[in-house]
Amino acid sequence: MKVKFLHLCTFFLFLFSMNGVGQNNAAAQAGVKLHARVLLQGALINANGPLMRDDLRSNNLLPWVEPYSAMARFTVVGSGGEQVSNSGVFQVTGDNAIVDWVFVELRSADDPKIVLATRSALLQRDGDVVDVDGSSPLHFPSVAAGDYLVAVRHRNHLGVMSVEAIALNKLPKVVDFSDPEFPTYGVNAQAPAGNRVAMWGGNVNQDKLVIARGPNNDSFYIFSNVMLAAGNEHYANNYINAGYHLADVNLDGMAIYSGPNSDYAHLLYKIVLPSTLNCPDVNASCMIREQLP
Ligand SMILES: [Ca+2]
Ligand SMILES: [Ca+2]
Ligand SMILES: [Ca+2]
Repeated sequence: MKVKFLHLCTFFLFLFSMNGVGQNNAAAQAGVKLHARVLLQGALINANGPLMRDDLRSNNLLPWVEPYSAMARFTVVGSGGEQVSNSGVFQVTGDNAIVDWVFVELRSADDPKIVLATRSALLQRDGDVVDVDGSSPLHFPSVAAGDYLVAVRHRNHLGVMSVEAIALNKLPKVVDFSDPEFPTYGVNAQAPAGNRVAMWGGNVNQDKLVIARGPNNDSFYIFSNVMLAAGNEHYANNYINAGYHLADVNLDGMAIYSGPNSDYAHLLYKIVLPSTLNCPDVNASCMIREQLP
């Protein structure tokens, strides 16, 4: 009896040891569970401290239904149409407040190009990727336990993938992409972010590159978003286009091309120039390439 009680204590300690990530009936559900952690570089630009900003949430700009099914560059496999499970999800503030939707892929351990299952998920300010209730580990109900490459993607950031297959089962596996020691596919797959790493931001046109100047630059798409905004009657290049926009590089709920706090300046000065990979100066055509196969 005493041993059984100790086992119970250990189990509950495990449950509460997860930082803001709850767990409901893990053993009773089929499929696999994942506790991924990522940071978005854009949401950290000029942020105070290690938490990502949640301005999209606090300004009621986050969609209740995932945005990825409607985007050509995101192919839904065995899911789609996820929506927040109750009205309280976007009311949470603090470390576990929701930053945005992300897109999680489980890929074949034998061929990293093959996506076997996807889920849209919610991202907390402290980096936890959670299910549509805003707190549970992400659940893939139809996926068999086994080894998978795990990739996390975002609508205006470059995606990132584990370099090794990860054994997944019904107990939530921690896969921490924000840990600089965690091996990711390719080279320089993520940006430095203090003592952690973050997914590269600024991919406004949703290709596989972040470019501020030169051919196919993302800056032009920020400019277009602002100039073509319905409310920008006089085509002012410093118009502030409030909303849920790909052009909103720093995810503060405003697409801004010119003037204070412009997303173009964030792209150029906070993302591309400090990348130090291959960007010699402000006038050069530099690019950061997504490291997904
Ligand atoms: Ca958390
Ligand atoms: Ca791009
Ligand atoms: Ca912005």
